[in-house]
Amino acid sequence: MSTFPKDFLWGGAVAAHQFEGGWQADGKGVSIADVMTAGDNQTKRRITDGILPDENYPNHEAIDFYHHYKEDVALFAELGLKAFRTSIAWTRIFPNGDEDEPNEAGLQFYDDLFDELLSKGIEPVITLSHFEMPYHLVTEYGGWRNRKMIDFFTKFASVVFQRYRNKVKYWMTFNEINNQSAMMNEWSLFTNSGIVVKPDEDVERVMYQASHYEVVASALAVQIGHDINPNFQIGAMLALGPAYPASPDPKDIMKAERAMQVNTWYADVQIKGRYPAWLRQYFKQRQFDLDITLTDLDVLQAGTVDYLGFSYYASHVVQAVADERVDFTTRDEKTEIPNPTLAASDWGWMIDPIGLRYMLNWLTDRYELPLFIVENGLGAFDKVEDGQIHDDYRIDYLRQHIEQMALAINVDGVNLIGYTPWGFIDLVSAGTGQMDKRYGMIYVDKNDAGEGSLKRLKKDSFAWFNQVITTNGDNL
Ligand code: P53
Repeated sequence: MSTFPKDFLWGGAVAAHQFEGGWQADGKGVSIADVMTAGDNQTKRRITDGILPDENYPNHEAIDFYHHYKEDVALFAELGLKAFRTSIAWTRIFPNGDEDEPNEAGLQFYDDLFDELLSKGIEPVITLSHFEMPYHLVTEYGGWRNRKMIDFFTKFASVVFQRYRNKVKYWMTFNEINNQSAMMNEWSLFTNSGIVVKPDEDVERVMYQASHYEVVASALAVQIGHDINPNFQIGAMLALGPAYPASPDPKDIMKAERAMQVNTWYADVQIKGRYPAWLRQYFKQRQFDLDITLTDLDVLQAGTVDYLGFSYYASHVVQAVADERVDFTTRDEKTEIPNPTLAASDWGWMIDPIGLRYMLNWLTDRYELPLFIVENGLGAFDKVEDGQIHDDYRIDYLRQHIEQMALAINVDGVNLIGYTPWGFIDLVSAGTGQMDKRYGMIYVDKNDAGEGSLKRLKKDSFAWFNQVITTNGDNL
């Protein structure tokens, strides 16, 4: 008997803005990803005031999947994928976000894509909002600072739920909705919520208000989706990794617990339908005076999700510091320290396969819901030699994580429904805007400067992952 359930969703994951390109094709509007420049390991991506000449915007062309989708889907089928996670670019459907009528050409593109996938037996898994809201909603409405966003988002959700009700079963509302809990990271507030931080404002209050509107919008979308098709499986999606205490000192243990609470409260609300006690207390103590209505609280209760999707890349170590202001944070430069027991990727992300099993256990105990690992992988530099890419480091990373998934299922009784490794076809990094931070089993010939033929090549990990899928995880 196989460890993995017989209908386990082996797949691959991407997001529209990081791989589609075609940023102005067929009426698409400008998204927040279209105004972000390229960076690298040392250089932060910049958010520009609209599209400026002479800047490099890597998402504009990305890997041009928009114009290659048929050949690419054929390659995904050859890889053996049973599931394919992507997002719907909101700006293809509502270019500005506040129109009355959707853009038919944008809707048609996803009809064609889903038909192509389904004809090859590949199940689409769709994120509604993955760091790509219409930029117009930022300039006109202030992004998710504004309650009106709930209407714009639920309208977008209704239109696509209705249109694809017979083609898509697995949905997620907001990608990594919890990234912004590290609110000192301005990039996360922009990518999650379209918020440009103003000097002298209380960023923490702004973050909690925007997050509240998003969990309400998510809960409304869950109800709308279930009304349209009761078979829809609609999930939350968080970035998750354990926060380990730096030492057995109870102060560090408490700090690690707090870091986990701050990082996961979105799942508490989306799964249990209510705010956790510590956070209700925190809102009162800080006197944020948030716009949270009684109706909102009913909506949260009525719109709980069917499963928890999450990304897993790394774990973190945190220590207590004698500074009250950092008590209620996830981690930051003051509290996070390196883990001497683990190796790191070239981008400094701690590689921790056992941490994935730990997380699967922790989430099962806390939520008792089906779990879906919708992102995992190693960002690395690849070398092409005679048309081949020998990425044994990537195979090792994925194998070790799959081994821990098998233990979590077999030994720990975790209900894991699928695994879609991130960026299984090379794409633009969200964090750095680079092409050369590669996660793929399929290589795409394009570099950080934007040069290359866009030709697709199979890496060694391609044949390896194909064998994993065809043996349902028995042959790693
Ligand atoms: P990149 C960290 C930083 C930025 C985005 O990240 C992240 C994370 C991980 O928690 O989120 C996801 O491209 C995200 C993807 C992204 C992927 O991680 O910076 O959902 O859009 O590409 C990998 O290496």
